[in-house]
Formats: sequence, C-alpha cells, structure tokens
Amino acid sequence: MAFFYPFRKSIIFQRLSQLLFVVLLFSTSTRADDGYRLWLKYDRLTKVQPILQNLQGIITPSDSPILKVAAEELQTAIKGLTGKTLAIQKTANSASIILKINPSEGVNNEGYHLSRSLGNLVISAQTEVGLLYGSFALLREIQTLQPLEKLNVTSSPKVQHRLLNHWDNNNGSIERGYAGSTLWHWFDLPDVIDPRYRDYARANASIGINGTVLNNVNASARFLTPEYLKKVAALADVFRPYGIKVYLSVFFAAPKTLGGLKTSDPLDPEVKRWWAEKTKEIYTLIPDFGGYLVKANSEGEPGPQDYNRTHADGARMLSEALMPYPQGVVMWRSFVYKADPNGDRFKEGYEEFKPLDGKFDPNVLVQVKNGPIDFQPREPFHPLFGAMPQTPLVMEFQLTQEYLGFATHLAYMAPLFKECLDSDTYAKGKGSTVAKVIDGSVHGYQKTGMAGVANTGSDRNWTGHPMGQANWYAFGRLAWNYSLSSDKIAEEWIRLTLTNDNKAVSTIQDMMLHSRETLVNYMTPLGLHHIMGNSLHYGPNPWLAKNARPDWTSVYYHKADEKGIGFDRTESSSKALGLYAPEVQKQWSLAACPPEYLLWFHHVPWTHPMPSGRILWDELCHRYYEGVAGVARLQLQWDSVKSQIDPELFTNVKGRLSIQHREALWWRDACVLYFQTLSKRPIPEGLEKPTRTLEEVKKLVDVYQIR
Ligand code: GCW
Repeated sequence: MAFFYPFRKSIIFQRLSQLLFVVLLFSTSTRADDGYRLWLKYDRLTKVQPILQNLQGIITPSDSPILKVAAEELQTAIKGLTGKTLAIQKTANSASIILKINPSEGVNNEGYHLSRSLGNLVISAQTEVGLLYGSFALLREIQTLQPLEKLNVTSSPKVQHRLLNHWDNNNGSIERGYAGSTLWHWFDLPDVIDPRYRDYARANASIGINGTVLNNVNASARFLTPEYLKKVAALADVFRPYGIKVYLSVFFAAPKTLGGLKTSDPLDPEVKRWWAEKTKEIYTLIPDFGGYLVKANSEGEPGPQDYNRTHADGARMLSEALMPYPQGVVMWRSFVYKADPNGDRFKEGYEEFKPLDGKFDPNVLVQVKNGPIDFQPREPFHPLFGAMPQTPLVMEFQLTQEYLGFATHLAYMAPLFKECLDSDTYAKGKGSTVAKVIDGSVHGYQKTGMAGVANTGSDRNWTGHPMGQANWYAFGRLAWNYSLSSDKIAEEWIRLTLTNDNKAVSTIQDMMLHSRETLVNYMTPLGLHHIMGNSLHYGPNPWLAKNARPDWTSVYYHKADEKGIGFDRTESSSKALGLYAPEVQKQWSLAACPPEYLLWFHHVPWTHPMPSGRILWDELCHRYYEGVAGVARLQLQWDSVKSQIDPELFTNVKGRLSIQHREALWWRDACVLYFQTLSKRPIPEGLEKPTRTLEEVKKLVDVYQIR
C-alpha cells in the first residue's frame, strides 16, 4: 500500500486539478463577455420580483410571424433572467404575460401600453408591431429592475421612419466603418442566411428602429441588378417579423450604367420608365420595400445637375416611380457643397435647397445632417431646420465616429444628438425646436424621419469600441422619443449591458456624460471645426493648407492669423449667421455667443476677453489641457469599476482609454503648438509645456498618411 499510495495520491491530485481547470475554464468562459449580446443579455437576475416568480405562461392572440418572434423573445428572456420556462399559449389559465391587441388603446400605430393586472403583466397595442415593441419595453423594465407591481408605461414613437443608414459597399468594406467589414455577406446571399442577421434585427427592434438602408450613399448600381435584389429580398425576409423595412441607396446614373440608356436625365421619358420598371421589379420581390436614399451632385456623385436639372427634378423622377407603392419614400440628401474658394461651405446646402421648398412630391423627404459642415464633434444645428415648412426633413446623425476618434475614443453621443434636437429654430416662435420640426409638429409634415449612419460591422461586439454600442442604443431610443434625457438613456444602457451595481452605474454614467465634452475640449474647443487629418479624418492637422479643394483644408475653417482665430460668419463676412431666425442670430452674435460656438461664427483677437476672465488664447490652451485631464479622469473612473465589469470587456475599454489619452495629448500638443506659431503667446502659467516640438508632432500625423 505504502508503495502505491504516492502514486494514487498523484492520480487523484491530477484528476482534481484537471477538474479544477475545467471548472475555472467554464466559469471564466461564462463570465467572459465578448459584447455580442449587446443590451439583450438576459443573464440571471440576482433578485427575482415575486410577480415574475409566479408567471406561468405567455398569452398571444396569434402565431403570426411578428407575434411569434415577440413571444419567443419573451420566453428566451424570462428563461435567462429567472430560470423559468413560460409556455406560449392562446388562453390564460394562470399568471401570464398577456399580449393583447386593443384597437382603441391610446397610442399610435406602433405604440404600446404596459400594465399589471392581478398577477399578469399586460402588453397592449393597436398593432402586432406595437406588441413587439411593448415586449422589448417590458423586458427593459425587468432588466433595469423597475418595480413591476406599479407597471404603467405608455409610449408611442414620435417619428415614423427610424432608420439606420449603412455606408456598406458590395466589396464588403464600409465607408467610415471602424468595426470590421459589412454585416451583409453579399456573396453568400440569398442562399446562406447568417444567424447574425436575426440578431441585428432583434437589436434594432428592441430600440424601435424600423428601417435599414443596406448600402452606401456613394452607391453602386450593382444593388439594383436582379442578382442583388434577390439578396436584398432575403435580408428583407429576415427583418420583416421584426418590423424592419429595407431601403436602398441608389446610384443616380444607373439608367445609363446599368440600363444601357443614353442618358440619366430625370426628365427623359425613357429614364422615367426605367425607374418605374426597376421599382416594380423591386416591389415584386419585396412588397414592403421602404424606398430610396439618394446622394446626388455631392462629392463627385452624379445627379440631376449633370443635366441642368434641380434636386427637385431628380427627386420627382423617383417619387413618381414610387407613387404606386404608398409606403415607399424618397430620402434625398441635402449634403451638397461646391468647391468655391470664396464661398462658405456652411451655406451651400441651405442655398441649394431652400429655394426648392414646396417643389417636392409628398412622398419625398429631404435628409439633412445635424450640422451645416459634416458631423463635427460640435456643430450648430443646420440652418435648413425650420426653413423648409413645406418639405419634410429627416435628421441625419452619424453614429460611426468619423470625426470623433473612430472606435478607439469613448464618446457617448446622446448629448450631441440632444443638443441639436433641443435647439430652438424659432421658425414659428419660441419652442420651435429642431426635434419639433423633425416630428412634424412645427410645420405639420405628414412624413417624418430620423436616420443614424450606423457604427456596426463584423466585429464580434458589433461596434469595435464596446461603449460604441451605447451610441446605437441612444440613437434608437431618441428616434423613438427625443424627450428622453441623455443620462436616463445612459443609465438604461449600462444596466442592460454592463452592470446593475448602483455605484458602478453612476460612475460609468458620469464617464459617458462627460465623454463628448472632454473630446470636444481636446479636439475642437470653443467652436473650432474641421481641423483633423486629411481624408482619413483621424488625428489633428490644423496646419493643413493645401488640398484638392480649399474646403478640404483646415486653414479654410479656423482662419487663424497673427491677429486672431475663427470664421467670421456675420454680416461683415460670409453672412452664414443670417440664414437663421433673428432670435438665433442674436443668441450667436458676438455679444451673446456662448464660448462653445464662438469660433464657428466669429473671428476674434487672441486677446478677446472670455467669460472665464481669461483672454481667448489662454482659454483655448486651458480647454485643450482640460480635455487631456478629462481623459485621465475617465481612466481613473474606469479603473474604479473593475470589480463590477466583465474582465474581457474591462480590459478592452481600458486599452482603448489609454489610446485615447495618448491621442488627446497628440491633439493638444499639435493644436496648441501650431496656433502658438500665430498667436506668439506663451502657454499660460500653471500648464506644463508640451514635451515635444511642433515638428515632432507633425510627423505623427504623417504616419497615418503613409500608403
Ligand atoms: O463626411 C463625409 C464622409 C464621406 C461621406 C460623406 C457623405 C458617404 O467623409 O465618406 O460619404 O460625408 O455624407 O456623403
């Protein structure tokens, strides 16, 4: 025995350690969170409310495709959250989640009402899709630990078309995409249906998004070929039960390049016929097709002006083709600007589109970027909002952070979206906010919409930066209800996605709420704009003075010289400020302009006195330094929540924050050192001097430009 004992002991030891290894492996792999499940995690709740414990079934009026997915989502979620399997039934004989169609429910055709009746949780709506949205809303209440005893939530979306715009190309790349390649496997479709399509639809439906433009606005006509339309139809089939319609961006010159016609002139009868037939072909395959999105005569894309026609003529060609299909709309983008060295790009979309107000068919919406230039970290609202009483305007926000540090910088964008939506246009007196223009209440638009340029891609966690998911989430929630606050949306997202620990929730919420202003400070404080790396749009490049077009340089925008800095858009120069209502002009006049917008509208001396008591130069430096300090605070805050966050996710965000800190310093040093060559003033007392020279910093930019 004595002889065998050590042997047996070692076998037992080996077995035990193997077992321990497997247990450890299993426990880490169940904890490791790769972010794929987004805000639909459904992990077991630590405390299950009694009403949930007593549930036995899910009652649904029918097993239509929409109600089937709603009931199955509830079933999967409740199983995950509580461990209970609820039976999906037609009639109730025990405590249940009851889905009920009620034609007189006081909500609109997509809205829902959640309530409790005895031991039941009741979702009622006028339509099936309302019940689907209500199901996700109920799950949100459960996941964020709201007391179900008092359940009483009524909600209806404020705008009709709530869309993602994918700038995805048929070769798999995504223009301005930072989270991998396209989600759509064009070579495999329509035969192979990636299960991820369904998860994409679930995620969107859960936040009320009801449409998706599948391809880039710099469009390829290939998407209109019979081969590709079958692929598009296959995606539409997956999305339909989730209330999501597909739309396509169209290439204006397709009649010529694809149809073989001699022209793409929008007034040519052959061209009109071609579009009518193409549209018919699409509706034969996709009966609920959403419509067309168009970028025309912008950044080299073809358009009606190639034939001396207007944007309204171009839009009419498509709106007429869509007339037989009442649900189909044209979304015509207003993002146009000519390369005029003496012009002001700020004004060009306005000048082009304002005279066309009233000239579009009722099934056309004009899609306007939130600001007049291009998705900068801060922009004033686009002057077209409030200026097109007879043309429904769709808001276009950008979720992919083209100018906000791609997927490496943390920037929670709800405050940016809200800042624009809450801006007062004064179109019909005080209170005519951009949001109320968009939802039709100011001008009585019959059609309404909001679009977000998607930040999704093939990365396992969908958005590259794990916190980028919050921007997708926030966009959907605000498109549904722009009155929600940024902090409420952040809290919801954190609780659904990261943790329900109160202390960690408030720390992360604080990080998110400060992140965008922090980024503005280290990139473009005080109203600076468009001073980033050429073409790639990454990193600082304020010295950029030569490019293919003047309005693709930085000096065009900051106009810094020895006297001062900023773009004078007042009466004495470009007059762009004059495009706004008198009240807005007053609020942004030199006397009243808040520091955040100052250099958007005024060229001011370096010694200009600021509300802080500092002169402009000193304030500018302080803001850049504050931006870097802000990122350091984000890092400390993130470190403090480590114990509450999944280790994989924690490490991922920590790594990105360290990049962000390094790059905030890069922005700070580049901008402060470059502007100093003009201001000829010292870095203010109390701020450490950059440890490198301007020449050294310039080289960093060059690295990103090497081919
Ligand atoms: O911001 C610019 C981007 C382009 C984009 C364009 C647009 C799709 O740099 O990549 O093209 O805007 O919105 O059309």
